[in-house]
Amino acid sequence: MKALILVDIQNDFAPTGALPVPEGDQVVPVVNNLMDKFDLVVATQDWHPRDHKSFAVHHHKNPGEIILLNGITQILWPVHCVQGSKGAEFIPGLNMKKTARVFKKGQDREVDSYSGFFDNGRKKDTGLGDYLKEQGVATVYITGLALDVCVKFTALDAHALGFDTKVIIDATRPVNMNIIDAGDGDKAIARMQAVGIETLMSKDI
Ligand code: VGL
Ligand code: ZN
Repeated sequence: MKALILVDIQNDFAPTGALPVPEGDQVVPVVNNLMDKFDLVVATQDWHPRDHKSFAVHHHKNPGEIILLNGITQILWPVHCVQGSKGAEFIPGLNMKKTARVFKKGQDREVDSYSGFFDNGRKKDTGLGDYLKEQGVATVYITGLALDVCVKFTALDAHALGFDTKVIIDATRPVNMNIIDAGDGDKAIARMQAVGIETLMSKDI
């Protein structure tokens, strides 16, 4: 059984959003066209409290600067995906009718959560891994935003959890902030491929 995972396809990651991903909205038609080819579709949603400590403004710093947050290196971001805000909603036009479950992440103000499976401290679990296993999923195809942040960490965790993991490159876009591990799209692809994650294009599915 194979599942399609939609990572953070939210207004704040569209080009006009608070944390703009260039061409981020262009993944929408690509993923909509893929949904029928999968047994199961699930989504993740970045869902931060307003006072989330990944927000640069709370540290009187600029987005892109780096701090240590509870012992974990934290890139500071613009305020984005605040719970209940328009920016946190899925991009209009994304077909959510086929999405069986939405897994929210980033709710704990003290720790960021790039992966759809675990927070960055690997303390809490969103339930996504157990859900996929309960549904009998063996293979996951990962799409969404941003390739070099949440898509990459979701893919690395899916692989570590034992799922046969594939990333559909043209159904993702990188934010390309070019800082430490946020890296850029090409570095993210190389890192995923290095552990055995397959990268492919939507036309090959
Ligand atoms: C993301 C930065 C901060 C993402 C989420 O979805 O890639 N990036 N929060
Ligand atoms: Zn976030």
